[in-house]
Amino acid sequence: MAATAYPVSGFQEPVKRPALAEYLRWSIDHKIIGVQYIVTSFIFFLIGGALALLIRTELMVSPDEITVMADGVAYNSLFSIHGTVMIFLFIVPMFAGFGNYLIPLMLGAKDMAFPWLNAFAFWLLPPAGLLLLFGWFVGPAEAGWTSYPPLSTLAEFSGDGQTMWALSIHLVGLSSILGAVNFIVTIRNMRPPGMGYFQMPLFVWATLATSIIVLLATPFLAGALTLMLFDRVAGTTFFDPSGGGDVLLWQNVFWFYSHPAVYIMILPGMGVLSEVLSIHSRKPIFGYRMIALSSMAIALVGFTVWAHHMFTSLQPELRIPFMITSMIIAVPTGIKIFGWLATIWMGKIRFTSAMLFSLGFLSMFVIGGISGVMLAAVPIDIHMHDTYFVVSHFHFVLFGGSVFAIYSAIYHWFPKITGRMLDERLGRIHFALTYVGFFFTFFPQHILGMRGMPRRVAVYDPQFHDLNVLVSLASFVLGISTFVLVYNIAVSLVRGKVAGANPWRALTLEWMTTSPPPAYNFVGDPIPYEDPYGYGTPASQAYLDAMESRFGPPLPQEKAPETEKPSAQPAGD
Ligand code: HEM
Ligand SMILES: [Cu+2]
Repeated sequence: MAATAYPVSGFQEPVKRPALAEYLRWSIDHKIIGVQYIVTSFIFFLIGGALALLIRTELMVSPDEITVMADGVAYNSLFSIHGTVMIFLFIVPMFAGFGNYLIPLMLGAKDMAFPWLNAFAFWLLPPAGLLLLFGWFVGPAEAGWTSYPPLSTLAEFSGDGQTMWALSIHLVGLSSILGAVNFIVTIRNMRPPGMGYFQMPLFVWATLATSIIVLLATPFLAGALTLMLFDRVAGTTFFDPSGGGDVLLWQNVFWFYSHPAVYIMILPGMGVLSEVLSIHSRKPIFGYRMIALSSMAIALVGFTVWAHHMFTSLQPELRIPFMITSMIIAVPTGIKIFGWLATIWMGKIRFTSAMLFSLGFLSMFVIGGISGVMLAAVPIDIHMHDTYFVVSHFHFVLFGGSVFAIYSAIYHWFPKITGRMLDERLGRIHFALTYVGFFFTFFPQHILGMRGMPRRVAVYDPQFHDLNVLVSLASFVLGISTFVLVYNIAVSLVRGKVAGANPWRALTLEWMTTSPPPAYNFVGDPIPYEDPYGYGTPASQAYLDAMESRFGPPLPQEKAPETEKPSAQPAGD
């Protein structure tokens, strides 16, 4: 179909939200599937969060004996399932959900390349979650989310729950591989005319890099899990030295997957930041190509650093090479940070909730990056390994990074997905509670770790008690903050301000159609603006005005309340 005279084309009339029943059954519409992913993983987030609060209650109540939990088995299974749920059933599928919803829209496409496969990938997740949780009743998994043998393979240390853990992760892994194939083919083949690779929104770049990692790394996880299953149920001894096996085999193969996997969990978040920071400060992204290509660099170098997780068990002569690669990988990450700072520098920043969470990411993720580089230094890691310092490091990158990015994405794209705005006042309360609760939950853990408190224990030296009380109290604030978001979502779905097609006056294509978008997203072929971040030029202004003349202005009820201070900076609208 020929392009229209408008820069965009789509239904002008508001489109109704799909009925609830559509989300509960098999659908091949990427938007339904995206929401299915997002809601399912959010439920797992709430479950994982509840487990975390139980862990913190035990650690707050008594340092020297187990009081809240029945015994060590209960405690071990709690932190094992907490970590597994948060990583495999929350963060990874949550970003797959945003990818599913947004990638076709950002490319001006009608759907993903393989819609049926897309639905299949999603429907692997509910059984995976059930397998994991029901494992609790048959002798729970107790070996942590990393499940090192011999704890995870020998019958005297672990029950059938560990077998179900491995099967569950198998399903999750299959789901992410299928999703990745779909993303790669969609991004490769379904871009509109006029959108080369270097005109793609950076969230698309991030999803492409993530998908390449998933495709290359996840089969190694599947291999390791298969060996574990054989050891557990078929009497093989891949990880048992008494039968000629090697416990370190698991660590090597697991981390060959799982270090790249930490980038599976952060690259899409970085993609979110690139969108949000540019749009909400009305400035072109600084160093577009560097940001796009640094994702690729991270994907590549990410495969060379896995043994930094096993410095203490590694042959000493291999430590230095892995130390060097681990430090190198901080470079492309740093490039992005500088790109983002230069983007918001002198911008007309709108402190929306989406923007606040992205700025929160910037501040917290930097701390996590710095503690990462500290841990990459062998002499430091030998001292810190298996202490709370490591727990602090990865929560700064995974909560302060990935979860903040997810929150930012929720505030930024909720209007597109539901047609309603989230309440900004509640958003600010959510942000304040999260930011403060997060900081005091995880920052003191650096100190605890440096002073020698080991991770994964319920009983600890009473000298650490005071800080643990502080940490636990802060974690309850963090827990409460989540309910502000849940309340906001519930209320805004019904009573939120009508969003209009493009409430943020963004230039990327997902905003060039109604909110929510109609079936097949666009009528005709939308024409992308030449530069997805070309804010502040007369041409982009004209593009946005043409768009508005078709779909109506943003936020019809409160036209132009934007508190932007006009400035002489190269920021524009
Ligand atoms: C600046 C780049 C980074 C460096 C140099 C780095 C380095 C390290 C090192 C050396 C360890 C092992 C510590 C130990 O167990 O003794 C570690 C652990 C970890 N890192 Fe990072 N890291 C970086 C960024 C990230 C990012 C971006 C994420 C995730 C989004 C991440 C997630 C994790 C996790 C989950 C663990 C702990 C795994 C466990 O033992 O349970 N790191 N990091
Ligand atoms: Cu790593």
